[in-house]
Amino acid sequence: MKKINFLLLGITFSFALQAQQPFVPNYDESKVPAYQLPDPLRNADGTLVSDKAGWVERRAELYTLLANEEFGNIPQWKGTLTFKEVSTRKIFDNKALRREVQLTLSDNGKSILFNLLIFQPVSSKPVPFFLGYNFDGNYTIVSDKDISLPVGWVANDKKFGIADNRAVEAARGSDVSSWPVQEIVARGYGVVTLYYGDCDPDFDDGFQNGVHALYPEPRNNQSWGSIAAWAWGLSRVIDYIQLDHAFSSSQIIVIGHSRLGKAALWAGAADERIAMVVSNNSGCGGAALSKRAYGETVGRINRAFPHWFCDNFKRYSENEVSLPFDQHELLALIAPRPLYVASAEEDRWADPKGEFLSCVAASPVYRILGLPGLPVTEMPLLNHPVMGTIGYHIRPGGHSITLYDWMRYIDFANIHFKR
Ligand code: GTR
Repeated sequence: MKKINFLLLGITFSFALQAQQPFVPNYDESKVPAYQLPDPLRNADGTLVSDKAGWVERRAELYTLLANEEFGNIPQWKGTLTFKEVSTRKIFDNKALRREVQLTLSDNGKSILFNLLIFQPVSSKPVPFFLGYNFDGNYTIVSDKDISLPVGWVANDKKFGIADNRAVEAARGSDVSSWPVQEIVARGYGVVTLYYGDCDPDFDDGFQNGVHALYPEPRNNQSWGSIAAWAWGLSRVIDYIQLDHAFSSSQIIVIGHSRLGKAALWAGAADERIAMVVSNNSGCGGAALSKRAYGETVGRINRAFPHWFCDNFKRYSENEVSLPFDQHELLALIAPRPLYVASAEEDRWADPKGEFLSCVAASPVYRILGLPGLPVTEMPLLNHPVMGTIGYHIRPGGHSITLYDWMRYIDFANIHFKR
């Protein structure tokens, strides 16, 4: 803050110029502050968890802590879900089906629509599947001409001439590289995806639209933000999938990249029907430890995306030292279920090392449940995945989800799912 003094008519005036300083991320390991991680196995009353039964109680306590202080509380769903098949087509030499299904979710006299795009290998028995949001609409993840554009808000994108938050034809197929559906289906896995804006458009609208509009009750510091809303949406898709016999409801893998990786992790914590969670480059507020304050920080994320977390989380902006939890405890909430965290070498903003250390620090919870957690404590080399009950890899390249990432997730699922 800059202070300006000046003299006018013999009176000294003093005022502060509160220029908004640009955020400069720390990428220097030697400047990471000294920090101590809370022990996920230590109860709030100071006692230590020593067995599975103890973990069940501790888990509930930790979940409440993260709901109240970070993501906000997800209201109980008492609404109704109806669905209609919009289209079905044989694809990939008749080896798979591509379906579109529209869900209508209604509560408190209001409704929202989820447009699912589904790829399923033709199989005589129910298949495991990946469930995850896409960033820009179903029409961007495949080139198929008949997939319709989202009708609501989408992010502006100069590359495609999107300046008024409306989807355009030019973006069709623009994100196919993030969704190698043919390769996934060839390995016997299904894919269920939907546009995340169907659930909650990603801008700070005072929680007037998307799913928050179904719950008009007054908000408080612990009310849910958009990440919790996206997690809620994944649970509603699971409600539907359980009615769909093509899919194995005990082999549901929730996956997300970046902000949607944060949502996948919180969904995994909130909904134990999810059998495995994949966090791809989820970074700050996702898998990465906040107390390292490396790359994106709590203050930066709260300023740039004030609608993502609950208001209580803002108390830790520029004050990570006071956080009563850290992100390894979010990972621990997935235990005993398999969890895969992946980083990218150039994605320093998401703090790859902080993501790795978070997996290490979540592992004692897996071990108390008789499972290995992450089997290493030293960060592996590039393209050297490690797979215990927690899996981790770091690959060369930047912030994205690639074929290499997807294939490792399938390798990992093959280890954990009896097939
Ligand atoms: C960035 C944000 C990250 C990450 C990313 C994304 O702008 O700072 O936390 O979520 O967006 O979702 O692509």
